[in-house]
Amino acid sequence: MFQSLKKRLDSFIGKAEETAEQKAKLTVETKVKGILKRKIKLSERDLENILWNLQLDLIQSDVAVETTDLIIERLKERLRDREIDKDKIREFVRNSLREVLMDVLTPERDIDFIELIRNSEKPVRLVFLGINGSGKTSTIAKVAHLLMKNNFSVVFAAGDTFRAGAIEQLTKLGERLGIKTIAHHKGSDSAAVIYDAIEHAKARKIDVVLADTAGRMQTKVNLMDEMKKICRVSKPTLKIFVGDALTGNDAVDQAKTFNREIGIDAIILTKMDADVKGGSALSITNETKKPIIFMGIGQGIDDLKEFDPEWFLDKITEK
Ligand SMILES: Nc1nc2c(ncn2[C@@H]2O[C@H](COP(=O)(O)OP(=O)(O)O)[C@@H](O)[C@H]2O)c(=O)[nH]1
Ligand SMILES: [Mg+2]
Repeated sequence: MFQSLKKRLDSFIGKAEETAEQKAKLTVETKVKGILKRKIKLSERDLENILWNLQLDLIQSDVAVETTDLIIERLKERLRDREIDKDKIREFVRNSLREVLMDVLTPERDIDFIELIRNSEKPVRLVFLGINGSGKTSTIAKVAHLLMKNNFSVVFAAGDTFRAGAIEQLTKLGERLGIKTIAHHKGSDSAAVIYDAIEHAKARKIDVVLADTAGRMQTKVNLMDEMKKICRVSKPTLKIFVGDALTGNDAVDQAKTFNREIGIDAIILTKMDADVKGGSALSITNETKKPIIFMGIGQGIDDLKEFDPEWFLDKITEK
C-alpha cells in the first residue's frame, strides 16, 4: 500500500538531510578557527528546490492541489531558519513532515463509529453515498458484518433502484449474512424504500438501517436532488461518502461535491489494498474536514479496517 507516496516522501527526507549535511560541511570547512558548528539552519533558498520537487511528487501521487500547497507552506514554515542539531537532521525533517501531515489528516470532528451507533437514537440510519462502482454495496455488507459482531441488529434498504442488478446484489449479500433486505422494484422511488426500511426497523426494534443508494455521476443534478430527498425523508444519523481510493483526485472531488450539496458526515475509502499512490487518503479529510472512518482493503467481508492516521503516517513515512 502507498509504496509510491512513501518512496517520494523518503526521497524528500533524504534530500533535505543531504542539503543540511552539505551545509554543515561547508560551514565547518570555512571556519578559520575550525570550531565545529553543532547547529545548522536551512534557508529559504536551501529549501526551494527540495520543496519544489516534493510539490511535484505530491501532485503526481494524486494529492489534491490545495492540500499539496498547504503541506509545502507548512513544511517551509517548520524547516526554514530553524536551528537543527547536526546529528539529528533526519529525525527533525521526518518529525516536521509527520506533524504537517498529521494536521492535514485531522478532521474537525472525530467519530468513534461503534460508540456513535451505541449512543444514537434507534433505529440508527446510515445512508451510503457515492458514485457507481465506488464500493457502496460491498461496503454496506462489511459494515453490517462489523455491526453484527458488535451485537447490533441490522436491516438493509435497497435504495439503488436505478442500476440493473443492484437490488439483487444487496439482497444476496444480505441472505449470506442473515440480514433482511427491504426492496421495491427497479425504478421505484429510492426515498420510499429507505423510509419503509426505517418503519420496518422501528416495528421490529432493529438497531441499524443501512441504506444503499444509486450513484449516477455526481455532476447530474437529478442525482443530487434524489439524495436530498432521501435525506429529507430518512433523516440519516450519518451520511457516509464511499469513495474509490484508486480514482485519486476524482474521489476527493466527488466527496467535495456530495459535501457541498448534501453535507456528508464521514468517509469510507475503498480499494486501499491496491492503492500505491495514497493521495486521496492524504487529501480527502483536509478537503472536506470529515473523518475517514474505515477503509476497504479487499473483497472479503472482513476486509474493512478502521482508518488510523498514525498507522497511515507510519506507512508513508519511514520509521
Ligand atoms: N480490492 C478491493 N475491491 C473492492 C473493495 N471494495 C469494493 N471492491 C470492489 O469494487 C467493485 C464495485 O463494488 P460495489 O460495492 O458493487 O460498488 P457500488 O457500485 O458503489 O455499489 C466490486 O467488484 C467490489 O468487489 C476493496 O476495498 N478492495
Ligand atoms: Mg451498488
